[in-house]
This record gives sequence, C-alpha cells and structure tokens, in this order.
Amino acid sequence: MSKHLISSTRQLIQQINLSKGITPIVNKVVEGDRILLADAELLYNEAELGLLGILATHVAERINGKSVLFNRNFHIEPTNICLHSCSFCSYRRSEGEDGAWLLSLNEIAEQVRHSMGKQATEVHITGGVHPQWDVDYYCEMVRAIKRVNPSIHVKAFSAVELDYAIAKSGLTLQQGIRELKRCGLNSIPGGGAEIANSELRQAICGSKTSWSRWLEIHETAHNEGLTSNATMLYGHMESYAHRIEHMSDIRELQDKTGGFNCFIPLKFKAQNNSMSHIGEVSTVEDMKNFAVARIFLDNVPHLKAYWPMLGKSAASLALGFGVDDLDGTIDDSTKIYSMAGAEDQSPSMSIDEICSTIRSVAKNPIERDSLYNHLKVY
Ligand code: V47
Ligand code: SF4
Repeated sequence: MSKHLISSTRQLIQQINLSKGITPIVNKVVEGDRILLADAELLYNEAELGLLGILATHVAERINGKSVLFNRNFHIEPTNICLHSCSFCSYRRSEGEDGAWLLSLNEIAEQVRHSMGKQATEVHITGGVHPQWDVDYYCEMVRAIKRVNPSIHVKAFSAVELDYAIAKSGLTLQQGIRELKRCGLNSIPGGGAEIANSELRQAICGSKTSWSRWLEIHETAHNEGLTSNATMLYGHMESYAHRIEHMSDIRELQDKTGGFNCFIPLKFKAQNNSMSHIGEVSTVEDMKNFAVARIFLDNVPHLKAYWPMLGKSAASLALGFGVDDLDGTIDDSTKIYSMAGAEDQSPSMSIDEICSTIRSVAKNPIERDSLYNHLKVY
C-alpha cells in the first residue's frame, strides 16, 4: 500500500477524537489488516460517520485508487409471477392475479434489440421464480438474447431462480450451471441473498433458498468459471450482528473462490409490502452501512451503490463512504424497486450525468465491462 495514502489518511484522522476501543481498529484499517467481526460491530455502534467515511475511502482507494466505475446495462424482469411470497416483496403476483406479467421470448428479444442503439454491453435479468420454468427454458431465453446480440454479457438469474429451475430439471448444481453457461450465461447477479441469519430469513422469506444453499450455488458458479455478485437486504428487522454475520460468510467464501465481483447492500424499501409498518432507515444509516461493508469486506474488489433503488443523491453521497461502482443503468425499467417506493419511478442516467456525479466528488469516471475491465476513461 502506498505510504502517501497511509499518511494522508492518518492526517485526516488526527482531527478526530478517537475512543480507546476504536483506536486499534483504526490502526488495522489504515495498515491494511483485516478487521474482526467484533471490530465491525464496534464501528457500527461507536464510530462517528466522518471517521467511517475516511476509513472506507482509505480502503476503496487502496483497492481501486480514485476510480469510480460504471457500465452500460439494462434490466429485464421476465416475470413477477413467483412461487415464493417474501414479506418485503412489493411486486410478486400469483399466476392470473391482477398486475401479474410474463414477457414472451419475443418481447425479451425486442428489449435487447432496443438496447443496441444505446450501446449496452450487459443485460441484467432477474424476476420471480416462475413455477413452470426449468433450465431448458432459461437456456432458451439466453439463446434468444444472444441471437439478437451475440456480444452482450448476460448477467442473469439469481441463486433463487437457479435453485428452483435446476431442481425442476433434475440436475445437480454443477450440471445446471454448466448447461446455462454452455447456452451463453456469463455471470450471476447477487439477488436472493437477503440476510444470512436463519431465524430472520425464516421470518421474512421462509420458503426461499436457504442461506447455505445460496452460498453453495455461488461457490459452484465460481468453480465453473462464472463470477457473481453478493447482495444484503438491510434496514428491516436485522441487528448489526446479523449484517456482520452475513458479510462474514461472504468474506469467507471469497477467500476460498475469489469469484465475487462486488457487494451490493440493498436498502429495504417499505411501500406496498407486508413489512411496510417497519419503515425505512435514514440516509445516515445507509452511509454507515456502506462504510462498514467496505472496511469489513477487504477481499471483495468493488462496492456497488444501486442508484435506481437508493436515489441519485444518496448514491453520489455513497462515493464518500467506500462505493466505487455505480450500476450504470441506461434506462431502468425495473419494477422491483419502483413498486416498493423508490423515489425515481422511471430511473435513467445519461453517461454525462454519471460522469459529472463522479467528478463532483473528485473521483475519476471509468466505464467498465461486466468483468470490471476498464473500457474507457472519461
Ligand atoms: O433479492 C426485493 C431485493 C433483490 C425489496 O447483482 C428489495 O448487480 C429492497 O439482487 N426493498 C433483487 N430490496 C435485485 C438484486 C440486484 C439489484 C441490482 C443489482 C444486482 C447485481 C442485483 O431485490 C432481492 C431482494 O433482496 N428486494 N424487494 C424491497 N422492498
Ligand atoms: Fe419472489 Fe423474489 Fe419477490 Fe421473493 S423477492 S417473492 S423470490 S420475486
């Protein structure tokens, strides 16, 4: 690590009054040493926000310098028909219910065609777990996309969709993932992770893929040469200890496989679901969470702010709390967040807007591909 980075971080920290308990943790972070679970809990509970911003920026700059990455992608949600009924979900419907949708393969191909004028390099696909969809169907979907645009990167199907489809096809995880890869699947998004703790998971999404299975699916994908992302749903009923337990399992798997590209904290949005009474956490809590995640997950290269969910201003604030990846959606037509109450109901950001947001916090905008190779410095 550069001596210059260490000394400039130390200078910033000098101006802050550190409690006895926090000082050794600060030293670990500044020197590039891994922090313990108990250290992360102390940071959540006792560190002031300014200090967290300095430490998270230190870690982000150690890993990624002053670069902030974005890509040109678009999202497809093929259906909201889902056999699960997670309490936090605002958009799932049963078959035939009002508001249910299901895109045909032709409609999906049309969306891909439409994206080509905008030079999208990636399509992100997730949706409900449709009771009739198996590996063959998901393969057909990927093939239909690649027929329209053979070079587009298909980041698709959360571990929860994969779990059901692979079991329905009577395949092992390895067979199912190999087959999808053979058909053109390029990487796996981070959805369905929610929260690791089994009691909490039972309470908010009891029928869903278990946490150990979620980890197994990502481990298998990594072993088959597919990278993936990891998410965490926060701001509902979880404690700081629950968040740390979740991130610790991700850190452990990353030590083993190195297959996670980025970590994406997903803030619980409270409209139109059966957990609405819980409300939403503050922006301060969002920033604290980004910062502790960046400090704790020292082996995950990127921390993403998913701005269509968080809102543009909170996402740009997060660049001061360890975030180095803005999901650079071109036109985001995802309903999962708009139906749960995201401020921007039809979010889109032009490349100019993304770049000026990044420059406004003295960072360097860089367009990336889906594997985080740098494509263009702006
Ligand atoms: O697993 C559902 C979350 C996830 C709500 O990998 C909610 O690049 C907040 O995983 N409030 C799916 N969150 C989306 C997802 C994702 C999004 C962006 C980028 C990537 C990536 C992955 O959405 C679900 C769940 O955790 N979710 N409902 C809600 N009310
Ligand atoms: Fe289904 Fe996903 Fe909604 Fe859960 S969060 S009900 S798995 S669509």
